[in-house]
Amino acid sequence: MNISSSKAAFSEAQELIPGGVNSPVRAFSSVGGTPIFVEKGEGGYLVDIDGNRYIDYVQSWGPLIFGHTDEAIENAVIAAVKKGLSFGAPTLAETELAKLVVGLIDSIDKIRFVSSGTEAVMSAIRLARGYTGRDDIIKFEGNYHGHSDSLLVQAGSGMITFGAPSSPGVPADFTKHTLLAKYNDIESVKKCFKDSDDIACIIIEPIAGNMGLVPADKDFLAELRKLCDENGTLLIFDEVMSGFRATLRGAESIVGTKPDIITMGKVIGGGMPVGAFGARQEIMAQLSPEGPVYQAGTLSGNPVAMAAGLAAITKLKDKSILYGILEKRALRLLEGMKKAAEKNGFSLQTNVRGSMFGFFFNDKPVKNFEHACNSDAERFAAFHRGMLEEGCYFACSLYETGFISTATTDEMIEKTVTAAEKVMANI
Ligand code: KE4
Repeated sequence: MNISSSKAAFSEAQELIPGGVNSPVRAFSSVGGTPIFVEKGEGGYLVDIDGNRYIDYVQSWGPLIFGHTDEAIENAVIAAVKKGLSFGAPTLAETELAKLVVGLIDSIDKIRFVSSGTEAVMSAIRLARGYTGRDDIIKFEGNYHGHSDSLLVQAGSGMITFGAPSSPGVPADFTKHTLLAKYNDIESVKKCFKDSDDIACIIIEPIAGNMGLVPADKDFLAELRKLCDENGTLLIFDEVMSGFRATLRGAESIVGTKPDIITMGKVIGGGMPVGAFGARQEIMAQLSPEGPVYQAGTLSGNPVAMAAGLAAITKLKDKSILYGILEKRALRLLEGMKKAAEKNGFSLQTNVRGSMFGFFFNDKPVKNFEHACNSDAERFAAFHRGMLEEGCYFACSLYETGFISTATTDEMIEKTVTAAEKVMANI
């Protein structure tokens, strides 16, 4: 592929924007090579500024379940834009989208819209702390919940479960209330409850997409629910990525465990900046202006973003069969990639949940972050570069998740499998 314009664009961007990107993962740091600069999206394709076309398996990290330039979403946005971009006042669109989402997810009675997943999670944690009157929270190694300070933690020293900051600029004081546990390991969670009797909430990605795709075991989630009930702790499902990507009615509809609070994002905005968090009435009643827990946002519930989200969720609500169709395509893709890997003497661990898929160059199953870190990162990087050369745009980190959209046709899947057979023979 000739990507000379992207190379020049990346050099120029790096003069003005840290790392040349507005979100770190986009810089291709872990896979090498130059990030392609996108000119446009077209259905299931991305087109770069050199005119190269790629089958898009990133879809803006999840939002675009209908692919690029979906007509219904486009028309809804254009109609909304013509009435004004933002009012800072309530609009009917917010109530309509709230009605739609609350109607689809059993465990929530009310919802608050914000402008990103980070904001949704940050607000949900504050709500949990305000509702319980407690300060400590439990999160899991390998789960990512956006970049709010108390969630940028890594394992502390020794056996203590309290986290240490994972980024400079986060004071240790801001993470001293965050305990870390191991995904799919209930004993590590029980230890946290031994180390603190002040736990406001457990936050988990029930279908983790930020250590690669690693779904939580059903009985593990059931155990979490039990621990929360025994300790008066709230359970938060962070579904910013998995919401409306794995199923139509929330992870609870497939794992059988209900959370107390759900955070959402990505698909709920149809490609525009929307995050949200929801819970039953008695919890949401604590939120300002009804209750004392403060939370606010200039562009929260922005009418143009609401129009995009409304168009997307309206299209989804009558089509729960869609998830089975997209899952089949994901399984076909991974089966082809797995066969190609095995033909070349190495293993691929794969996971699929609805339109989400993940794969690890690893000969053992991946059930937590430690396992994911034992995957072959070099081989992943070589695979990513090779597939890009073949016109297939995969997530540029082994700790991310891939996505199938309604615009990802069977022909595209077959083309990708053929490309994988060629690339796997050379990595
Ligand atoms: P945003 O603030 O990026 O909208 O959402 C944060 C977030 C919260 N919770 C989960 C489960 C998430 O996956 C995310 C964001 N996901 C990443 C992809 N791994 C966004 C991509 C990026 O950081 O550029």
